[in-house]
Amino acid sequence: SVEASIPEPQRAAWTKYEFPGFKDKDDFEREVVRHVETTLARSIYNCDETAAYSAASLTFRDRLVKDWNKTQQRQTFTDSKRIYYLSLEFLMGRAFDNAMLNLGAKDVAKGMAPLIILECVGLNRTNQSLEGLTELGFRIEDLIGQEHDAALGNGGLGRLAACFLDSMASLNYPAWGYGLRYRYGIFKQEIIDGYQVEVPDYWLDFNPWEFPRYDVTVDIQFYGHVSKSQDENGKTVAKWEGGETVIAVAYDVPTPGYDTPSTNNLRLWSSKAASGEFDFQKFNNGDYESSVADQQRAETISAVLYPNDNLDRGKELRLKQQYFWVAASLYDIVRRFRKSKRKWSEFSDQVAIQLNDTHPTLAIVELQRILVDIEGLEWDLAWGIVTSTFGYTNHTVLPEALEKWPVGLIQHLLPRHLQIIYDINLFFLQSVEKQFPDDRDMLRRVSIIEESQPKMIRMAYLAVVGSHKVNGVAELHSDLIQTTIFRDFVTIFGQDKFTNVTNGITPRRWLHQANPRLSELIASKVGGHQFLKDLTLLNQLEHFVDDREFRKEWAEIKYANKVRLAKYIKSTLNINVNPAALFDVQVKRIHEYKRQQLNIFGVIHRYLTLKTMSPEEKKKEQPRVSIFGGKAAPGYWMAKQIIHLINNVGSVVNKDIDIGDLLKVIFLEDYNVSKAEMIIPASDLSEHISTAGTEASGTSNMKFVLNGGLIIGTCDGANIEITREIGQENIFLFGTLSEDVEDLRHAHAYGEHFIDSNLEKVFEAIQGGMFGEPNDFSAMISAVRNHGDYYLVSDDFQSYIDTHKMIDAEYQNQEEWISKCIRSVARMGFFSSDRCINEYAEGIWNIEPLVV
Ligand code: B1H
Ligand code: IMP
Repeated sequence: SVEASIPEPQRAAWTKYEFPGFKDKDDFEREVVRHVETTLARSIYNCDETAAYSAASLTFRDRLVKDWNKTQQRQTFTDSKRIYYLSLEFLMGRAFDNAMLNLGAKDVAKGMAPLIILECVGLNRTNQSLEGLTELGFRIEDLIGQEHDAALGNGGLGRLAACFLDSMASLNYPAWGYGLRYRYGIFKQEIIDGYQVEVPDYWLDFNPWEFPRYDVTVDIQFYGHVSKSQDENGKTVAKWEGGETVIAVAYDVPTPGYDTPSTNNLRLWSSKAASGEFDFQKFNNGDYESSVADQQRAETISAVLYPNDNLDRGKELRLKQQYFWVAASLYDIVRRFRKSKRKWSEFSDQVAIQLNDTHPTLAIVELQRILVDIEGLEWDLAWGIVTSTFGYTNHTVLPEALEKWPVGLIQHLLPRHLQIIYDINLFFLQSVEKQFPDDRDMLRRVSIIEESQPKMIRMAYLAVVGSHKVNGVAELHSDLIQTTIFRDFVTIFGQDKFTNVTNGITPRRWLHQANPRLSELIASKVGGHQFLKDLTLLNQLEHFVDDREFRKEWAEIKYANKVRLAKYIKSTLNINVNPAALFDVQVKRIHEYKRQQLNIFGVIHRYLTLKTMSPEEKKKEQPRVSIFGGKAAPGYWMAKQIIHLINNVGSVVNKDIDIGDLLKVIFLEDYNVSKAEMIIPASDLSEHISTAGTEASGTSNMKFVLNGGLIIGTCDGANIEITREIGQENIFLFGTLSEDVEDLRHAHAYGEHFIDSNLEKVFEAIQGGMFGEPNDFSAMISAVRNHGDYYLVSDDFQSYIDTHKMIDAEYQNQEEWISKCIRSVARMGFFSSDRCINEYAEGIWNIEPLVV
């Protein structure tokens, strides 16, 4: 074995001097001081909060690395089957707090806050009085606040990947994530005069959580041509030659599990030029620009995350990103397999690869190319290996999000891959023809090549054909894909190939880390922190629904979380909101299908109604704070118009003295993972109001309920299963059902379109200039009035405002409201991402946990 290859005396020496890590507060403090003085080359005199954060992180990182090494060694030595999770997005957020909690050592770090104060007085003494410093101290929260979010994702899809990494490690599954190391993550959003402005997110200034592996590189080829020749047996062999080469460099990020030493790896690829140097000849001749052009062009590949959520824009650079990442990852996986010296036919006994949406679909083609062109396997044998290796998760049915690439572009960039795609399609269509000899139209419908002008490759079809399992992310969504976009494929491949794995969230980050007081209160009732590893244990909370002390503390925690958010609103927007008001929150990417426009129209209706009330009537009204947050894709002008309207409504309503605390409208800038951790625990009610059938799952809905908030929602995505679990008496559902959506759209198109008077009044207020220049919002209104109202805003408006009215009344009965919240939390066990990872592991990946 590998272990035996090291002679005993050497092994003894290494063991003797093994880095011990820290065990107690004293060790920890010593390590922090050491990092300040040596790693950072700072001292007691210039240790500011950033330096204190850095040193504390490095100290935790050292612990993590020890576990990480052990985990990777064990996985390698036992040659266990690994799952490789390929995702173009990993929306990790902050790592420091998570590392402390997962290692179970946050209390040690807390205990050392006084030390950090002592060590760091030097610099701060010049700025602040010692008294102020002692009082404020370097609280652990402040150090946590120093960390920049790792925001390598757009929204739910990227955050799901991050929750999955947490669960895979926590459940001891051998797993690696593979992604791109974008120099710029999702842009930072600023709101200027009510408009969204995008600012680049350069996040790599100081990142202690990644390890460059300059020795792990892969040459990636683009362009060129294919030559075919005969080998000695007369077999045709294809050779992809010429073109240009870009180098992929690996960066590894340790991802710790909760309460286990298992620490998995997230490997992110960064691009650099093959020569690594610029052209001195050109430089000396004064051609400075083109002397560095090659280098810059190569580095552009991993420079920036595409900021579109649920939208495919078909840009060449995006395709380059996809191939660059997929080719580097497969090279790495195959290299590891070769080292194990197993037979190719055993490949899928060692390797499972999950495709997070169609973005990595080229991996199917690339593996087939490696096996056939490089390893010389027969096509059918290779194809069998490929299909038993891959699983594909679909995350959307929105037509504008389904990836298609022009044949010509693939031909140009990846000529050999195009040939392989054509062959895959040919063999697939031949088998379909055999199965359904008289159905010509079936062949046209299921072809991977769409015979349009220009011809397009349908990536979702390629992913289905090249995988052994295809899953959707909530029951309704999985049913929908089987009856709509993949209907023919169910007929061809049979029902068994298609399955559902309802999404989940990690309770470590989304309860324990985001809402520590609630987590501790729950732990005190359900027998300790074990519930964080088995979320179904939450069901014991049902016994405490009527426990007065418990209820009181529950309510206090919610209130404290609302106070914290109110302070944040005050400090960032200088608006006073009353923490006793009902906090009504919609935070997510801005998208027409998610219907923030429905929400803001509802808010305007509320405002207009309040304006007609007498002071006596107003007294009976439930005060509300409507909170919005979320980014619009930079090129999505309708979404930007929605942001603009929300801000303009806020600036009118918030200063209206007739209204006061009865209604405030807040748009929180730059919604991201760390802000979500503060906002979600502070919500009384959250909005998940997509047009039925459009939101594949949603995952923030789960986070809000787990933190003791209720939901207003449509019968869409995971809302349906949340209702099944927590009971329909604990959720406010409204609106059209998905099976009626098509008929309504059809009716709209034929002019059967009724806009009720409440919505008309809202439109009149906007068009009358109440919220600024009416033309700024005319597209939003005509989408509903004149362009078929695709998202059924008018159909759902009345039931939406009726439901909100009912919610106002229910909120006034706080005792009943709290009971609903507690019962809901008690029934949320199903939505742990641990449950989903176990389902993937058993039903799709066929892997077992490996305890370190
Ligand atoms: C989801 C995306 C997505 N579905 C294309 N699809 C992208 C599609 O950059 N692109 O091209 C980026 C993202 N994202 C979301 O996935 C769904 O809308 C949610 O409903 C779901 O909860 C989430 C996780 O499954
Ligand atoms: P491989 O299985 O040898 O390809 O290992 C792949 C990668 O896993 C290495 O390049 C490391 O990044 C990581 N790895 C494997 N063993 C260890 C270890 O003992 N410590 C840290 N990383 C390891």
